[in-house]
Amino acid sequence: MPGLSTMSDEREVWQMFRSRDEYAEPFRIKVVEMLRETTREERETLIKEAGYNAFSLPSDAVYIDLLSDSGTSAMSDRQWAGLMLGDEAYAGSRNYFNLKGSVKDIMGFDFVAPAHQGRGAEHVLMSALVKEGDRVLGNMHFDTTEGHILLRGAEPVNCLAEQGYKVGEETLFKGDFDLRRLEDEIQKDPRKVPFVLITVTCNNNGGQPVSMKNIREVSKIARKYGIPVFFDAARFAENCWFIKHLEPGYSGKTIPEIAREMFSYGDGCTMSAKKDALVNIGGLLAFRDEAMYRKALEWQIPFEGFATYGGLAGRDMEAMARGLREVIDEAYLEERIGQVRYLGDLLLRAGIPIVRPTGGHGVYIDAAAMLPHLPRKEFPAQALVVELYIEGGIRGVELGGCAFGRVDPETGEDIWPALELVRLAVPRRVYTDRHMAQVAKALSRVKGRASSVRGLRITYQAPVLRHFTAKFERV
Ligand code: P61
Repeated sequence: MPGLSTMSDEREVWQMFRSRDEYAEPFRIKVVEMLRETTREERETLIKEAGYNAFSLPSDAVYIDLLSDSGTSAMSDRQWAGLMLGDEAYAGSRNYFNLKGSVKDIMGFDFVAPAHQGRGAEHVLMSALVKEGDRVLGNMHFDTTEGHILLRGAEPVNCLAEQGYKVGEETLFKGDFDLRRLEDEIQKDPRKVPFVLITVTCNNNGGQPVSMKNIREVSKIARKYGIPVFFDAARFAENCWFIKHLEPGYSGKTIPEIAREMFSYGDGCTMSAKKDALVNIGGLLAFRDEAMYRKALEWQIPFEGFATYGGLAGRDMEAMARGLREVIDEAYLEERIGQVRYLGDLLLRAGIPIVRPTGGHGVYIDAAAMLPHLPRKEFPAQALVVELYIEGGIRGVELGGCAFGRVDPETGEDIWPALELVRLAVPRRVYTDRHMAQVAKALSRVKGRASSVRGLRITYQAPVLRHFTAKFERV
């Protein structure tokens, strides 16, 4: 499939995949959790009490929860069984060695430091390797990553290729770096670049994958200047699935082979295990080089916990060790990516503007296009999150001006990010396609009354990661 980069080509590629009715979930359900439906009046009251911030809602007042795919997976029976095999020794837990074994087999890294979750791992990596005045280059840093870089007094620099910002354009591998930009940024002062970080898949612009070709080139450029390369591996398996199915030369390779090649271009990774390790809590750092690992331990031990547990119980590490092996299963990945794609297709059919192509873990709605009457300072994406909750009890997350914007401390002016999106993140192995259909119906109803949706004004904000706790009122 050489040169697949236009919209029609992309459609052809997707048509090669089996459609949703040609296969079923490769699992059956052993435990169920009942959902509660609320009335519209209840939801109006609840969201107002929550300061129009969906993070402040009690989750049992949410019918379909698409706030995050993080920590929300359904674990398998094997993972639950693994919990009973937790070895809660303070040091040298057998589950740590199992985790190390999974990381070595799947990623090829020898040195593993568990962490309580992704941002714990980021804190350790940034503390060990980033100094004040440094510049950390990436395709597009996630907000917690950016927060940790800023907390070190360093600068996060995004080198995403132009196509990654074009919401409606259906190009493949929209998580790719602009290689020229990357090299230009390095050349400004290579000594100030402690490492390059490749986020797979790229969360901020739609769960978009990074191609193997691009990863290889990024690694080559960084190596030329002696700069290490790290992965933010939160969704590594989903990225591998896209490489297998969309990149020329990879269709005959297995997901484990693709994962090994991908990680071979890096010196280590941070990972929020709450995504592609299919667990409810956990994270890790992995390194190829022992000296770097030792440096990281100097921060891991005081902040996360001893080297062989890093803020986790033995049982948590066992679930991670098992989840890492389950997530690279092709049947699992087909159903996973297929379900997210299915939701995207339903929304497209309803005329909802979404980021295209649909990414790996969620569907991202272009709130600026859906609510064009709302100016940036009235937080259109946040307003859409509020309306979707009121309409159907469905919780999405704002990834726009609130999550990624900030106030310049010197000028007091707002700095807005390029995109104004609402993400509907799909938890792994949790909801059925019929839940997805309910989401599409509720969004269509919001679309029908879009022009009357009111904007929001911020009444409280924290200095970093403000969207978690911000409070709003209606304009
Ligand atoms: C998410 F609204 N993601 O997507 P931790 N790297 C990457 C992530 O996606 C990520 C982390 C590191 C979340 C949770 C979340 O403002 C928010 O295990 C690519 O969450 O610490 C997390 O991993 C951090 C949602 C985080 C947010 C921050 O839903």
